[in-house]
Amino acid sequence: MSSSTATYPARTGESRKDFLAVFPLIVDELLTYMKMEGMPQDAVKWYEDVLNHNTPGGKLNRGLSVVDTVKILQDRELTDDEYFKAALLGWCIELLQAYFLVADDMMDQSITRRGQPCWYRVPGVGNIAINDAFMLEGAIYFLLKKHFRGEKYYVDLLELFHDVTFQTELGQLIDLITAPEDNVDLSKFSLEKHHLIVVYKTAFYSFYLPVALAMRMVGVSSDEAYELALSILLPLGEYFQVQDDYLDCYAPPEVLGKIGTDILDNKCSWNINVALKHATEEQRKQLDEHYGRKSSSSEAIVKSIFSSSNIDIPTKFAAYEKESYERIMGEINKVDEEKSGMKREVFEEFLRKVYKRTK
Ligand code: DMA
Ligand code: MG
Ligand code: MG
Ligand code: MG
Repeated sequence: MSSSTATYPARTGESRKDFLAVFPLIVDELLTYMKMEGMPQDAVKWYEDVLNHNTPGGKLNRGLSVVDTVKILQDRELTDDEYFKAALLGWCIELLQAYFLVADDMMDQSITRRGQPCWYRVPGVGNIAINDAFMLEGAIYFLLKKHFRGEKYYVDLLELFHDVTFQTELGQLIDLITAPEDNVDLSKFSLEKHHLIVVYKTAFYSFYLPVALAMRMVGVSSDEAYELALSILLPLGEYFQVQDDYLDCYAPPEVLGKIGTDILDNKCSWNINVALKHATEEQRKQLDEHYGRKSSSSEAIVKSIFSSSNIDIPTKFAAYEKESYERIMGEINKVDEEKSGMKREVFEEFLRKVYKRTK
């Protein structure tokens, strides 16, 4: 079975634009299904709003990476059907991301996301956002079944989505229980704990998943190729989440599209772990007193300690960023393309997308 190509929008060659042009088709398929099931008009409209508010509007790095990886691995222009399938898989990751973010913003009590209110804060939504998150996830399996049911790699796609979803949820669990609201205990934090949290909550679904889906689509089957992908993409994902932690404190919200909450939320972020390593006794006392408190004056005190001359998170972050780039590039350069069947460009392209990002 293959999906009809009759109604594909013409490709322009502008990758972001072409990718975005596929999204309305996806919305249409989902809403058509709801109507066929006899769902009332207000429910159809609700789901349409859920999809449009939460799915496009981000950087689309994860989704675009599926398309880019398929192109690099095929080493030729994609047919309309191949492009559409790769883009669909890309949108399935963006739906997974939307599902995680709707829930994450409720759990983190965030205010804004992508320059608009978090979905649960939109008037009239509130806790209905919990079901909306589930329905964003449901869309993934509806689309996979509709478009990939007849492919021999269908079960591999299902397994990848299920595995990384569970891994992400494990990461979210340790992120949340390491940050209790009513019991700040900075001695529970460490960079080792941070490493575990970020690999699970971010790296698998944001970095391994797009590349692994593309590899399944083009027929890469050797276990070693997937191991190799993991060995580069998990460190890349860790670097990405350290950037997220850094930007939470240091990026202007109007650029980042979200207002940082990590200090207020008592998160085991990269910033606090580095600060704890370098803090004087007096600074440590202040951090114990003010970190994770729901007060903007406490937050301001923590921020000033982060930027104090002996801790200086911005300078340490710049050094970390440089070191990470060189280390990951070094790993990429070691890839033996002949032996592994993988292309260095897949990883270079992904690193390029995130290096020195400001949002
Ligand atoms: C995000 O961690 C992880 C997932 C699985 C959404 P986070 O809370 O730091 O993300 P953000 O800063 O975007 O809220
Ligand atoms: Mg969050
Ligand atoms: Mg979170
Ligand atoms: Mg964050």
